[in-house]
Amino acid sequence: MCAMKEIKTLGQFIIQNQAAFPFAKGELSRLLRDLAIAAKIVNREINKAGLAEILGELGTVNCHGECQKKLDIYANEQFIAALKSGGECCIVVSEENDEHVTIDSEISKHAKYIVAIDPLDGSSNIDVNVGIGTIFSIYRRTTFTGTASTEEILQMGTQQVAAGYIIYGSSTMLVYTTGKGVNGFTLDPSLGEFCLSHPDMKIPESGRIYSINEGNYIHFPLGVKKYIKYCHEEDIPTQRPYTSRYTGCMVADLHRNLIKGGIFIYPSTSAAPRGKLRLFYECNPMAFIMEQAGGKATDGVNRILELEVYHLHQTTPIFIGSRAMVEKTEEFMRLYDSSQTRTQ
Ligand code: P6P
Repeated sequence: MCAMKEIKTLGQFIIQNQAAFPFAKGELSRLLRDLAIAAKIVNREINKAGLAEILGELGTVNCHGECQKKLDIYANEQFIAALKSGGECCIVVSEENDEHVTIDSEISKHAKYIVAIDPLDGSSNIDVNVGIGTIFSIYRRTTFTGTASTEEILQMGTQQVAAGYIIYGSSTMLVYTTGKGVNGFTLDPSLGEFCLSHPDMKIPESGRIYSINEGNYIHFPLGVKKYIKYCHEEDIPTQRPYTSRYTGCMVADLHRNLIKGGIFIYPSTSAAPRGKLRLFYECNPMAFIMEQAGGKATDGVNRILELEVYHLHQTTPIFIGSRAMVEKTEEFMRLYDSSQTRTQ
């Protein structure tokens, strides 16, 4: 009879650790609980996407001109609704909304937190049953007079008080940090609870996986092209050639690389000189998590978390994952693309 493994739910873990968190008055704990509730609701719909009338496109586009899937909108509505009813969040910035959403309900008027969210990352994978995710980032208001100003919303990545993602894959996991390490929780459908399954997650210092859309190769900066060729070369001491793994979902690729070691790159291209991925609700939260797990995240030159945020939907190139691998790309970018500076 195997020993019963102690079950620690997300709620128990948050309460046990909230004392270690500054401003520990329970608001952040309740905010994380609200996000977990929405994640369970979204997960339920994703798991029956093939059966319910929730597959496919709406025929609308978001503010980035990207086709919106029914589940994109459903997930966005569920996360915003959960944050509204929880009362701990005053502003939501979402990939699916052009402007920030002000939550001015009676219970939220003294709310201290701002949440940035990509409600359904990698949604092009929905109809083909490949991994998708949700990314969230939490900031604390800096003033408490009236509604939050744009300056109060556009805080630098280093100001995040928490960040996390949900991956809807072979199992559904919630992975998050509050700046005291990274912990992963797997949804147990029989309990309806996220249970601690990956305590104190650390990304290997190096790895053999590189994740990049090589279909854009001709548009990449020379330093990225040189790094890709480096990954292809045979070299036993550095265990090359590496293995290419790319799902089209940042959350799925980063989750795999967090566990196995590896690097994910979405660089600038001639078509998108500032990259494609959004700084505020994709790159900053994932960079916070990766750094807390011992990894690194840059735009090829500069630390992602220290990039100035000047627009809700601003994009940035991103090189993120195992520290040694990110540092190798920095060498190639210095050698071949010294033109890439902070203004990118
Ligand atoms: P491409 C999904 O649309 C996303 O924002 C990330 O999750 C993913 O890594 C990337 O874009 C995929 O972009 O251009 O390779 O299809």
